[in-house]
Amino acid sequence: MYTQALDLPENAPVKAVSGVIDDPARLARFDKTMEDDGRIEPQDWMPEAYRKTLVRQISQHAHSEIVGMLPEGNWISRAPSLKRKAILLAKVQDEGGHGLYLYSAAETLGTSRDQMVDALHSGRAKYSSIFNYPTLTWADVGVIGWLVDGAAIMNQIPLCRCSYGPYARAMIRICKEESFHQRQGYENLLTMMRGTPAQQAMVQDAVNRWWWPVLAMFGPPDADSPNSAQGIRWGIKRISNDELRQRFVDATVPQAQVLGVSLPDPDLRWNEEHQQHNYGAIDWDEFWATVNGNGPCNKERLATRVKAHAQGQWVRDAALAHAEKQRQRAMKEAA
Ligand code: FAQ
Repeated sequence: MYTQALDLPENAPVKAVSGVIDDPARLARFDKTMEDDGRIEPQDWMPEAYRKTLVRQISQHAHSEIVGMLPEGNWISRAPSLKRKAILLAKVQDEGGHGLYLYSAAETLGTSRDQMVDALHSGRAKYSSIFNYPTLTWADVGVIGWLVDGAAIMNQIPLCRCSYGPYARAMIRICKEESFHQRQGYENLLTMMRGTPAQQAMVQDAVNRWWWPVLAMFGPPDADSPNSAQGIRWGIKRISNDELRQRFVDATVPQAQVLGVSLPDPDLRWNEEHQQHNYGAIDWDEFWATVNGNGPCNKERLATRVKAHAQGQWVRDAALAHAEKQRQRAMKEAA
């Protein structure tokens, strides 16, 4: 959908639309667009560093959506009712769709899907730390909807105003769907909290396990975030990691009260002076270990993706063969 803005000749190798780095006039025009809070589109000139930053962030985001299908996907065959199964199937498919919009948005920057997928499968590319945690019970599915999708919305609403057009437009639809995901997770948990003591305990246990990894999901503290300052100057990021984390905590505390669960942080309390919640220390060693491939499920997640990709090769081959056959037929008819 977004690649139509790219005017590449057929079979041309995918490459940067413009590789010119030091062109003062074009750079001045780009800077003015940034200053005016304007939009950059695929056919516009952009500095290579801006392009690289976008490819990095959008492809990591796409990988997160695709790997993010796995923890909940594990529960599709074990959902407790037909209704819950249908909802979960639709949600997991939505996440796959988000990955596809985002890969398409990244492709407009001159990077092919194959390159991005290869970077993921070879372990060179990152994806969100949160998807390296296990889903041990059905309550985990509800908690992912409530907290993980909730955190994703908090982080992604500002991306709807990102300076790069294709990413911003993809995010509008993604955020609408994530909002529904968050609601279904919360409703699932509300139902369990109205159930038996065993179900209530299952919800509390899942909240205890997911709370801290979800807070870490917003990324390192601002002082340790090497990409933030430039990302904000370029209008890619609009709000800092710490500010988004704080907004998430403030929004989630009352939701936990309505649900009837506690959040596993003895330091969590309202700060009257700052009109926000104080919260305890995040374990950044655990976060970096997970980001660097040593979290609880990193190896399993990557192996599952690589296997699924290999097993889908025949589908890609068949689609290409079909497209080629259609092209030949169209040429014959036109002749
Ligand atoms: N996990 O300098 P910063 C979802 C890396 S989608 C892994 O602060 P930046 C939907 C970061 O890449 C969730 N790595 O970086 C869903 C950088 O490394 P690099 C994904 C992380 O880019 C729900 C280094 O640390 N969302 O949940 C993480 O300015 C339910 C330094 O960090 C997005 O991708 C992390 N959590 O800010 C699906 C949103 N945090 O690249 C299924 C778009 C940081 O230099 C089920 N992305 N790192 O090697 C963003 O907003 C930003 O890229 C941040 C990071 C905020 C993630």
